[in-house]
Amino acid sequence: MKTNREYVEFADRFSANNYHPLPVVLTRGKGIWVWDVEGKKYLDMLSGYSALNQGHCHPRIAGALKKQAEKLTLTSRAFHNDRMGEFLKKICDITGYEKTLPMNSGAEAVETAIKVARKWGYSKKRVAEDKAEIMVCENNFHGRTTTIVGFSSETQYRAGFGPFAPGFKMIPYNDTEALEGNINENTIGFMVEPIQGEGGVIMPSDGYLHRCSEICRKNNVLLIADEIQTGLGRTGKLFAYEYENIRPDILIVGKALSGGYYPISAIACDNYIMEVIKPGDHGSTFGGNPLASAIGIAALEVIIEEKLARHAHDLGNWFMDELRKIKSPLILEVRGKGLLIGVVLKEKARPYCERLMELGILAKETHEMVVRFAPPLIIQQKELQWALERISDVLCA
Ligand code: IF1
Repeated sequence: MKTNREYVEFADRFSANNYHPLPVVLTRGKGIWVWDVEGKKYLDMLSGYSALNQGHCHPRIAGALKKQAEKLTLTSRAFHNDRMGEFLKKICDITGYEKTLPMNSGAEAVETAIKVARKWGYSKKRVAEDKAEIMVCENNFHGRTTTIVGFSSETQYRAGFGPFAPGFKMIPYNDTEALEGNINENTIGFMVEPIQGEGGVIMPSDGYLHRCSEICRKNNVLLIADEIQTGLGRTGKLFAYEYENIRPDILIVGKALSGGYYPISAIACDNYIMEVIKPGDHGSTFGGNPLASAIGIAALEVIIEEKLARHAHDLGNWFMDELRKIKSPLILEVRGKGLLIGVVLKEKARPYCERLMELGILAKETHEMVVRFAPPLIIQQKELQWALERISDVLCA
């Protein structure tokens, strides 16, 4: 096979039809660049949905993977291994929480947060058995399990997958009165994304999360921050919640926790919550394995030592200013934080993403009208300047 089309037709013979990708078949990645099977080079402005904050095939993470892969990859949690402790300490050091529970996919970490919060609700808040309620927001995206899509407001994510788990109450995003007004004696948690990525890079008002934190504290409700996409430098802080000077009770991380090498996720919280989990309560085959731990240690070291959060903050502000200078009747709004940016168009964004692809930029539409720009955080200004010229050409054509 030689052409993109041949690869697509081949894979389609065997694959479930569960995505509608751009017609490009990638075969190599390095830093911010990827190449397709026909040798064409692209600037990756999706970063694996923010799992590649460190860029493609970061040598330091690759090295850690290779070294560990030839030594010990999986022990299961039936036995200890010599890498997990170091990895979990690094998560605790970086997040400032006392305890962490390592999992694999982001959705698994979200499910873990739900289980830990519920068990805390029953054993510490004394909520009546099986009555625990968690508040969630409209337009949320927390993953694709049946429990999680059960509290999605997106019809397509739910259609045909019921019945759904009870115990979730949906309120509007960015509405603290709705939060305060819907809390009852069974409410044990409020799960929220600091910025709704899939929702279309929707930013709440300044002070929203701070007010939510006060309401949760006053009502003994756990504030659960899903930073799977916004975390680990993406929005210009190590965690997006830092902009609001709050400290969630449970933090959920994933994606860039592995630098795009391997599904690694975790929740972090203090011991007064985590201590409700007893041996045998929860786990997974691969959670906390030595290979994931080696990769996770290196992935976190890269984010900290290369100061990717500060870089994303400064460059993201510059990039958004430049995007706002583009004189295009198509652009309704440029919004975002750090290098999680959405350009809201007056028309469906997909055709413009296809044109950007022709000019060597890979970006993905979200919620129909928004082009999401989320390049690896290692990108340099001159490379974004290169992208700006092409983005302007496409949006001003
Ligand atoms: C897809 C979206 C992004 C997430 C947040 C949990 C998860 C995700 C805030 C679950 C995952 C991915 C999933 C992927 C596309 C992508 C996505 F469009 F679906 F919503 F990034 F915006 N919390 N997001 O963003 O983590 O289980 O996938 O590891 O499902 O198509 P996961």
